[in-house]
Amino acid sequence: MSSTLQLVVTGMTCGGCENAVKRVLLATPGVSDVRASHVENRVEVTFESETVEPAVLREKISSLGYAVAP
Ligand SMILES: [Cu+2]
Repeated sequence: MSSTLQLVVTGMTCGGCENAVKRVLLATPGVSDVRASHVENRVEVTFESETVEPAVLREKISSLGYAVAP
């Protein structure tokens, strides 16, 4: 089933950061859409809940050096 995850992510400072987040998440199996805004400190991920867990998506973002709010 398709689910949406809304995350508060701090540390993104420009469009390049947004693109880095998008690239990594879109390369993750099960992820179909990503929106990222460094202005709003927000990342929204559309994903298949059978394929990938939210914890994995969070870890992908934090592995890039950005902080994901709990
Ligand atoms: Cu940046």
